[in-house]
Amino acid sequence: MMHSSCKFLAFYIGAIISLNLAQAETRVASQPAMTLEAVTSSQPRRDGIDIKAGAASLRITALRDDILRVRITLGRSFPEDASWSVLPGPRSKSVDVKTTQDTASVGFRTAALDVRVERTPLRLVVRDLAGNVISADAVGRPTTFRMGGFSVHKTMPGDEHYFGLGDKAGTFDRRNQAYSLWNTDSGTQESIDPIYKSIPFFLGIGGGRSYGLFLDNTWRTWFDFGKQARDSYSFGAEGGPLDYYLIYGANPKQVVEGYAYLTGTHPLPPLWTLGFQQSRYSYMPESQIREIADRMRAEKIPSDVLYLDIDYQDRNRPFTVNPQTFPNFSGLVSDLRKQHFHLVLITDLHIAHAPNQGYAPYDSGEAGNHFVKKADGSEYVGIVWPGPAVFPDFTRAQTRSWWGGLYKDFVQDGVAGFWNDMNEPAVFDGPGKTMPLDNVHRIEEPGFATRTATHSEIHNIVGLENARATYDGLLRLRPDERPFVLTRATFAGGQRYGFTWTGDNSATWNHLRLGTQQLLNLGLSGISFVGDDIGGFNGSPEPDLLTRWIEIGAFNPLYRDHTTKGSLMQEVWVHGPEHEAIRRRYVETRYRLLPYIYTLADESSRTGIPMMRPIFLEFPEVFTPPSNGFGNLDTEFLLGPSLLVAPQPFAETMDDYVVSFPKADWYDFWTGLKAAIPPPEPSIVQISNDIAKNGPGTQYPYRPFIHPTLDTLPVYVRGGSILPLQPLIQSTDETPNGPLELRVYPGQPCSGSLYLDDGHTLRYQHGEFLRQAFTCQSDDNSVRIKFGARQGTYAPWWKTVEVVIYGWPSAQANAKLSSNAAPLQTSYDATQHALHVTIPDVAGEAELRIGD
Ligand code: MIG
Repeated sequence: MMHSSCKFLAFYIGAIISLNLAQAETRVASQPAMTLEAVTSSQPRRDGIDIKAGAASLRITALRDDILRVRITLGRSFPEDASWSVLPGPRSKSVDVKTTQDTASVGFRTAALDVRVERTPLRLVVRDLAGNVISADAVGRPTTFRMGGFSVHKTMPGDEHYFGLGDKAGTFDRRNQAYSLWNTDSGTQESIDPIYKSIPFFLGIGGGRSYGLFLDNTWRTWFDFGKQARDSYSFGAEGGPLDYYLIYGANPKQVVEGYAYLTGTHPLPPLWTLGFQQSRYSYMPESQIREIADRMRAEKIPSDVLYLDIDYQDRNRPFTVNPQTFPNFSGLVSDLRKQHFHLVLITDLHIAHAPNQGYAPYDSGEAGNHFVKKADGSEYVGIVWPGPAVFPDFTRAQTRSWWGGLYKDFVQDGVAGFWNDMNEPAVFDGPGKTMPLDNVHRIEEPGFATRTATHSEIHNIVGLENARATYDGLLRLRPDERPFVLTRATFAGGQRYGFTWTGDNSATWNHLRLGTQQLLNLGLSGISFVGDDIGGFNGSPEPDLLTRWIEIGAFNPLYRDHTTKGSLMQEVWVHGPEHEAIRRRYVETRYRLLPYIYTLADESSRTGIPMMRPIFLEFPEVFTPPSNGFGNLDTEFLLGPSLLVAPQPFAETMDDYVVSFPKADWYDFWTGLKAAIPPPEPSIVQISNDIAKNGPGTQYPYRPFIHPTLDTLPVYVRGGSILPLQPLIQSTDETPNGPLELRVYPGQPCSGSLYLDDGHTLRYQHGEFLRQAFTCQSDDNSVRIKFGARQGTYAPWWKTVEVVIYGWPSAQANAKLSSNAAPLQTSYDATQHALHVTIPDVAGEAELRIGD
């Protein structure tokens, strides 16, 4: 019970706060809308320009030659220069520019961009140095401030397409859609917006242009690609700063890299997180998860991770274990570990409001004043899984470090990773299923002014800062282990702290398709380590659907089968041996491909280029005139530069379909044979002429029809790839036994690479890794494979390398390794057109020559 004078004080403080808020509200509401009409004065800066436009001020800064920061404010002083998303380093660096000015405009040039602000009407127009407009304020739709918020309109060329904005559902291309960014525990459905994440970054591509736009604003923001106007897109926020970044790139990869430069990348994850993961809401009791573990091993389903969802807890209280249902918890963790499983536990952010019950997370949180307050200054209590719950104030560095410490016992038990759910935050009895917007958070944070902030400002970053607290806490508790955090809600920059998944999808064919679009858009939004619930969360998949999902999931970064309470069991074996055999084969393929996949993970952690890529990231010409689009753009995808995954566009029908091949040579991953795709692609006119001439059964030699079968997911390898594979293992704990396999698919240009380390510590940061590049050159009757010198000190597990050259015409071959003039023995696989040569491991520069 609160003492009555205390109560009065709380009421009194609350009254002051709400009075201040009320005043602020009236001030904002009474402000008339203000638009940026004309440049009234300007002042060049070393790295950009300052502009006054009536009462408003504009500052454009060139952080790099290809990255501009645009800040616009009502008044003369800019809001606090702090960001939850953009790293301090990139925010404080800038480049020198060359000031430009004429009667119509003021501006500057960088080594990549021509930036002009037209004087009347005021319009920001950014061009490349050849004079092509990259991005321009819309004519007749000036930037406007109204009611504490703002809106910005840009021209929307007819040939421009938009991607990114996280995993928003609906369509792959964001054009002709409008979105609201407000983290919401809504379930995932095509027609639902907003959903769990807010990533106010998009990529614009078309007409040979590519650029990105990131609105660094944590409030409820919106993006409109066609609702208010057909020829301009717009974005804005309900409050907070008008502060955005324009990222130019000669191609979309450079844009994605530019965004990663600003907001960071995911640190290299542990190798086991790239293995197969099995989850359910919830495996319970203890005996059930043990059975699942035993069965996984007995059925020889390669796998690395098992999950416990909320029911392992005592009365749904985070950081507890129910001793009735999990009587031997630490024994369970270590037994699973002996079976080569890593256990991941869910730990929701809400802490049970359980005073005086010996519930340490509440008691220590209370003692440290770590919970979010209501507008009246009292502690906010909302209903979630534990019943009444309080919410850590993650915008305080101290609160994050307290939170991180809560993992101590689980970490000591050997729990490998953690799952942060419900962190939109979801509150069952709150307005809009979250907490009241006038709840008060405290920002106590290096790089920020210490102040309070309403939930309206902080809402969208709760998930981000929750994952950060978990990530940093785990790193402190286990300083030499790479943390694994899986978060549902996040914000721009979330890639720095965790993996994410697309939330509660459904067991439908539509959602299998939707997942691909969502994962691709997440990747373009900086978040590479992503997955969806394989098989669907809500409902139960029919056998074919689960099989296809497991096939496609093998080529997604995060590979996790998960489902809800009340649904049927959804493990690999549940639909009988035929389905299981197919599914096992795909999981095995995933494990065979791990050297390639881990190499991609390393690349992604350094560059921000997502592992799973839309076609246009590797082949931007599909959006370059005269082409403006590409078939199956939202169902086909690439895993890394080399693997093209081409599921049926409408998988439930099993109708024949054509794969759209981007311009390259392609080899069938399964048969090894070259796919016959002579250019040029037929035009619609050509096709209808052909059909008119030859009848409806017309076959197109250049775009082969696929006759889909359940046991084959069409996967192709780009000619010019060198793919590393390993012998089959049952978990990443196991050291592969046998040669490293290097599959060479000739084509021009031709390259590949390999990254390896111990898979879980941070020693790779001190040189304990292995990195090697390969190239190849080929003509009609010879192939030369160059091994680059190995970097790093990590020792490989293989002694020999089996090189497999695809597209080789006959058994006749003469193979020599530069270091060893003796001819090497070869063998020929006539069905695959593949020549096999086994060589000793090559650590230094070497060349393998094969001629006939
Ligand atoms: O309200 O923890 O998206 O993956 O299994 C449901 C139970 C809460 C939602 C997550 C889902 C998880 C479930 N959680």
